[in-house]
Order: sequence, then structure tokens, then C-alpha cells
Amino acid sequence: FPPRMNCAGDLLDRWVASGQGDRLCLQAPGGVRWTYADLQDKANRIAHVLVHDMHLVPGNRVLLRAPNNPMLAACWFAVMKVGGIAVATMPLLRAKELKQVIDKAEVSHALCDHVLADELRTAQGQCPALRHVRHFHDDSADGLEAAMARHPAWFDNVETAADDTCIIAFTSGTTGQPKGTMHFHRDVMATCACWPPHVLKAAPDDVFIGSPPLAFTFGLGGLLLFPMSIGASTVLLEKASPPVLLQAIREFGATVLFTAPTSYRAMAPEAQRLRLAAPHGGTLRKCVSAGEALPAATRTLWAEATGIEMIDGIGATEMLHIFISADEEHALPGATGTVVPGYQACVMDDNGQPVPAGVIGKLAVKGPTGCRYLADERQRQYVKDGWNYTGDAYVLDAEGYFHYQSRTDDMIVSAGYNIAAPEVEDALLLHPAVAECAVIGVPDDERGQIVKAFVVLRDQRIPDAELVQELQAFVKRSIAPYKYPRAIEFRDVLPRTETGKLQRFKLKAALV
Ligand code: 3SK
Repeated sequence: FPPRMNCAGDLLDRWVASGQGDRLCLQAPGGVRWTYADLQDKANRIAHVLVHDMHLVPGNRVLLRAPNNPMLAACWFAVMKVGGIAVATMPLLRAKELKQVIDKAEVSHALCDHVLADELRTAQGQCPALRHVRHFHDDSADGLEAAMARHPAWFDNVETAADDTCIIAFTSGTTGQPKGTMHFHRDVMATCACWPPHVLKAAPDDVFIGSPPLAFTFGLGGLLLFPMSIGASTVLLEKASPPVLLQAIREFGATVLFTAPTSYRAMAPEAQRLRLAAPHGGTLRKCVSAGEALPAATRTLWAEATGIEMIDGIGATEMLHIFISADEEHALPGATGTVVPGYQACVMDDNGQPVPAGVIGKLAVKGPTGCRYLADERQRQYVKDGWNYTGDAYVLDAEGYFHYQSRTDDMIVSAGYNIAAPEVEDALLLHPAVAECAVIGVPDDERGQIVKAFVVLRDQRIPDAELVQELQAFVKRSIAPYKYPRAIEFRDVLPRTETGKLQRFKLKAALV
């Protein structure tokens, strides 16, 4: 990349500059259809508001708060254009969590959808450094739209350096402690140059759709950066529960879907009935699963329902997007995939040495997009010799496929056996009565730890002792018997992050 670049120029302005501004860019329910020129118009006006009305200077951090909608996308590009740093936050964050982010990232400006204004107002009361806030989708005279109307639709982007930070992405991960990771303008373009052309292989006439929030870099890449890098269009849904997503795929003729395994499992029966997939006469042709490990049973369920082989991947907020994956032709059930061109990945022992093929170890990754923590102790603990330790335990096989085992802290040691919690979960999920499950280790006098499963049942089953025995016997029949859950508790829901990752730590914490 050239030493001076602004990713808004490469992803947005170039389509207008090359005479393709009338290409469809963003759609949303209610008939919203923005071309690339429309998005540029809005982003340019917001850029003026930021600079002239909100007194932003390059390097200022701008909190963005909205459900997935076109105005959020326009605000994101405006922040890029003015050389600011976008700090996009998950829509469900409460004032207390917003305050943590604002303090940690030293946020001075915010652009917020008025539907989510309340919690930000509460946080602002406790954060004196946050001085400039504007609300959008707000008809009042001091709303963002009114201010935009007073400014021109052209703007000269700030000539940022390729290695100027433009994103601080927060991840609560599965431990509950939010941590900020920093990404440069060149990282944004590098992430578009690695996984999408080599694995996703989407086309300019594809219509992207999905559930992850743009505040999660899985959603930012999948629903904004990747489609725009090839001049394709995307559908932004403020709420993307499985029924809403199914309906929207049909309504918009979506072709490329990004969501998490939980959502694929919930959608499978209806996706089949509605014949949404291209092999069954519908439009959907590519389905990306990430955000949590994809159980082989879910891959099979989706393939049977739609005829589509999923594209699985592991990414990280720290690395911006996916770095291990496999396209449809190279998918190996039970494996995440091979390393994405542009990245290096290794399975390491406790001394930072690669382990032989077939041996479990810690996944470490290196690449053009990471990893820089914002003022966090994790930089020393998790980034060593340029390798980012993701916190996942993996096995690399002789063919170069990476097989997920567990989070490094999800390994259960019971009577001397190492048991990966997700393996037991995968086994339970194959039982027809099990809708969702989470497995943890709980202290046990005799065995050190025992395997405990928290199970959400499908509607028709009664949670009784007989079912406990049936599930235990079922697991013993499918994996090594010592791995069976000696304790099973039935729950209505499981704790998950907003991005769908299981929060096993919450189940563990409830034990003490
Ligand atoms: O696998 C993930 O959790 C992830 C995180 C950030 C960006 C992209 C992905 C797939």
C-alpha cells in the first residue's frame, strides 16, 4: 500500500470517481436503497459536520452507536474521511459498559442513532471527555440530518498515513473484560485483499446479508468492507433474528450470508421449507459461518437443508477478520480450514515452539492486520515474536488443516484425561432433543473435575432423570466414554455474547 492512503477513498470514492456511482450499495427494510453515490453524499456531509460543527481533528476517537443501518455505514465512512478513529460499539451495551469503552479509548465525539440515545446520555454524564455528541434518525433542529443539510456533498478526504489508526475495535471475548484492538487504514484494505478473493470469491452482482453487528469486525468486514471492495451490495438489518433473516433473504434475493452456527441451526428447517438456496431454486449461494466453532453436525444439517456447503472460518477482532478458512470445495467437516493466503498460522507448545502434526497446542497467527492492543497487558502476554496467541487450542493435521479443540481455558482435566468442552457439546448436539448446550468442568473431589453440560431442549422433550441417562448414554456411544457429562442441568437459555459466542465463564462463575 502507498504510504499515504485513506480507506474511504479505496472502498467508497473510487466507485463514484470511476463513473460507477449509480451501482446499488446499501439496502434496508422499508424500501431504503442507496447507491455508492448516495452513500458518498451522506458520508461527505457528515464529514463536514464532524470537522466544522463538532470541531474534530484527525486522530480524535468517535464512538458510533447504532443497530446495523445505512446511516451507521455513512457515519463510519465519514470518520475515515476526516482521519478520525471509529470506535463502533455493540448496540446492546449499557451505560456502564459504554463508559468503560469511552474512558479506555479516550473518546471525545459520538454519533448515535436516537433509538439508542438513552444509555449513551447516561454514560456521557459520567464521561466529561465526551464533549461532542450528535444523534441521527432524529428530526430535531440539532439532529445530525439537519446539520448535514447545511453542508456540501463534496469533501476532500484527509490524507492519512497507511499506518494511521482508523479503528479501535473492542472485544469482550469470552472472558468478560473489554479490550481494545487498533487497526490502520492499510489493515482495512489488507483484510479485503486476503480472505475475500481467496476463499469467499464473491462477485460484483452478489447481495450480502447477515446478522453480525457492524460493531463486530466480523460484521464490518462481511457486511460492509468486503461487498464494497468489489462493488457489490449489502442488506443491513437492524434486527436479524433467524425468522427476520430468513424473510429478508427472500425479500432481497440475498446471495451471500454471514452468520454464526447458532443462527444456522435455528434457520435450517425453514430455509429448507422456503427453498432459499440456489441449489433449490432460491438465490442464496454462499454461507459463511464464524464467530464460534462450527460443529460438524451443524455443517451437515445446513447442507441437507439447503444443498450448500458452508464456508467456515476463524477470525479475531485482534486480526480484524478471518485468517483460517476453507472454501466450499476444500471444506473438511470438523476442521476450520487451512491458513488464508497472506497469513501464517502455527500450533505452539508452552515454550512457543511448533508442535508436530496431530498434537494439540496453542494457535498462533501472524499477518498483515494485527495485532495491537490498546494500552493492555495482553500485548505482552498474547503477542510474542510477532505471533498473536488467539486463546484457542488447535491440532494441525498433515494436510495443513486446523482442527479446533477448545478455548485454551475450556479444556477440562478429569481423572487425568484432557477433555475439550466443544467436543462433548458437538456430541450432545447430535441428539434430537438438544437445541443448544454448553459444557464446562466443575470441581470434583474424586476426579479433580467432572464434565457438566447445560442443555437447552427442543420444545417437545421433558427434562427428567430418564432424559439425563439417555443423553449420557448417547454421548458415550459417540465419543470416548470418559468424556460423557456426569452432570447435566437443563436451562431455558445459555449465556452468549452479543455476537453469539458462548460465555462458559458465566456458567463457571455461577458455581463459586
Ligand atoms: O471468528 C471470529 O470470532 C471473528 C472475530 C472477528 C472477526 C471475524 C471473525 C470471524
